[in-house]
Amino acid sequence: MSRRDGPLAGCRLATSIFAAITALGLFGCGGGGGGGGSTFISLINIYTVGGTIAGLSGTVVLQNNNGNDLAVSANGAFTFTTHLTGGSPYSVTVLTQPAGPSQTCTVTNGSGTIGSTNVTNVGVTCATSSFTIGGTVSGLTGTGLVLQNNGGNNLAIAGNGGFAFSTPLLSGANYAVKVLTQPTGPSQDCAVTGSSGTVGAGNVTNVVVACATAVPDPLFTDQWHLQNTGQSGGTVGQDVNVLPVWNATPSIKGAGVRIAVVDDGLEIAHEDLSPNVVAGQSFNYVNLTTNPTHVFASSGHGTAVGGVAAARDLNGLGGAGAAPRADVVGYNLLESNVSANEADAMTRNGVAVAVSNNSWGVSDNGRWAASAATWRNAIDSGLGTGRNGLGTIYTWAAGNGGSVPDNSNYDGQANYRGVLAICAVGDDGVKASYSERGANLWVCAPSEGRGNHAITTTDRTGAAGFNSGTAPDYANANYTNTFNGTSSSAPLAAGVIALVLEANPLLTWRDLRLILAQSARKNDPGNAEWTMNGGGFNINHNYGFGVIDANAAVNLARTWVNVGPQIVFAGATATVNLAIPDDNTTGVSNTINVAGSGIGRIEFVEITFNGTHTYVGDLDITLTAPSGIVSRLSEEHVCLGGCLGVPSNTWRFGSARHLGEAANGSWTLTVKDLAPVDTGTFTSWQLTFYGRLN
Ligand SMILES: [Ca+2]
Ligand SMILES: [Ca+2]
Ligand SMILES: [Ca+2]
Repeated sequence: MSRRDGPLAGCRLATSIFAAITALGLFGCGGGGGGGGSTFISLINIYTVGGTIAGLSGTVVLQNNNGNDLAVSANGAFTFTTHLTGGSPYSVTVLTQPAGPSQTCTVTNGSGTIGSTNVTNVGVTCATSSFTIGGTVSGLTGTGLVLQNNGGNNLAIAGNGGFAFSTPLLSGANYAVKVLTQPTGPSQDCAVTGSSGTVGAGNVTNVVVACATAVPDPLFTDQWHLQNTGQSGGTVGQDVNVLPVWNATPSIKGAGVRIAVVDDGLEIAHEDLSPNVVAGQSFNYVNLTTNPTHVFASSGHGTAVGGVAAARDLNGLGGAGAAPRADVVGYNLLESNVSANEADAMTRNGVAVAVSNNSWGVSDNGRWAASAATWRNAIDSGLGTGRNGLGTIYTWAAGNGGSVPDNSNYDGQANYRGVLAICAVGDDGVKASYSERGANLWVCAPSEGRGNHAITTTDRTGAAGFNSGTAPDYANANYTNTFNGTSSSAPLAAGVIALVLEANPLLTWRDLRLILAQSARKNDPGNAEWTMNGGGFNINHNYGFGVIDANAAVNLARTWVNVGPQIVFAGATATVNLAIPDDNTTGVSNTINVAGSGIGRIEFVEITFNGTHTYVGDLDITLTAPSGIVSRLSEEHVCLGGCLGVPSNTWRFGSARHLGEAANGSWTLTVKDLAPVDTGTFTSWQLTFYGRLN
């Protein structure tokens, strides 16, 4: 035998060398201690009780003779510490069954009388317990309701009251209940709360299915961004194509996916938001409570944003959000926008926040405005730890300075690799004039555009907010038809992303981005800037990869296989140290030869330009990839109030346009100064690639 008995090995040895021990008179074992000659007599006849345990997942506590508790956490041999004399009875029982997962352990050969050897044949076999998943249905008047658990085990529900799925689940397994088929005759809308969780140590009985007669949302027909039937004179189909997703079997409306609205507050008691608000999970940076309702009379933007993402559907009120059953919380960062709060808002309850929508940013004046390191670190943290390590998705308003013209790449938040810069198109699918161009843009979503048809969404209740009840806005002041900007396109994208994440909750933030890029719709197809990059993606400085399409994205997500690990390759800094010729169309070019990056498919490129200039609006900066694809990083422009210089003589541009291309090869940065008077220097530059092997 090769068992490790620890201190007991000495006891077993002692039995065979009794004489020596007797002579020394100083050996003792647990239970056999004490002085006197009788102790020595018992010493030679003491034995251990033990056996073997199998099937154990957690910790079981065994007892022998109603005592000598022994906690066991590993399969294999076990031995009680107390020794018994020959002839003693022993009786092994389970004192505490394992939890997490819940198991039941049974004992065989557990009792008897000790003979003249150690007892080693007690058997303990543990098996994980199974429990049923169920709950209660109420309000059901129609027929045909079918529930589903974990994508199967369909359960037809005939009436109100308790239900349980036929297939039990092992303790520790996850369950997720949803409505597969809604009732008809009358048409009903059944919503599930407490729909998902982990099976514990008993049957799950707290899944609540509440059915109510489905009442159409009266303003839905105005929401052309969700279903564009040309109702506002727009182009049929220029919307985010959510209806096929909502109407899929089972329906996907964002259930169980949390969207954080980081804004100037969120009116969580609003009649068309409250059903989706997660109680106690919002935050107010002004009064430090969990009620993020706008503190200031001038606020209200966030409630409009929240409705675009996740206003409740089929409740006879207002319209609907793109993800009308998503969970929503609000963080009123903009009412107390200091650096610490900015970082906090990016990561608060990050494990639970699937999508963080940010319809805010620096002034759209055309200047280069850097982001704070604390903010970037917070984003990085959210990517690493959000959604239990899958990464929080950050949607970011690309900017409304398109007519300045500002460029989204002059915004150090919108051009950061960790966010999705969302541009805006009108109901004709064409770029909204205010929507900023940029090599960093990912996808666009509809908002008010050329046809001046704005977005219908929730508004602060009553006179507050955008609508006080005055025409041409709605008489019902709880809603508005005036919302617009990339402030509206970003949460529309956030809602669509919630749908995608419900369809496939295991997507990492990188996979989600790839799905959006690959499934985006090539809008405004006549636009001359469309081109296909070396990775096979349609790209356009006005539109990124195109307009987000919920149905295409969800369908792609259903069978998506997550990509391999991220590779980051930071190239060396190339020194240039040349004056940029003033008012000159040739400029200064410099080439970096990238080798050994290990990146076969780029996911994002960061371009750090180091230099000086007295008016950055003079600068035209382009990056030319080995593929020949060009990223226009800076375009000659005039800033509102005048352009300033290069902040701290360094600027990080971002480009999405090389998605799927290889990193190795020659990359050329060309810096031109296209306007007279102001001048500057191209000092150096550097490339950082984010991507994967293949
Ligand atoms: Ca509604
Ligand atoms: Ca109002
Ligand atoms: Ca100049």
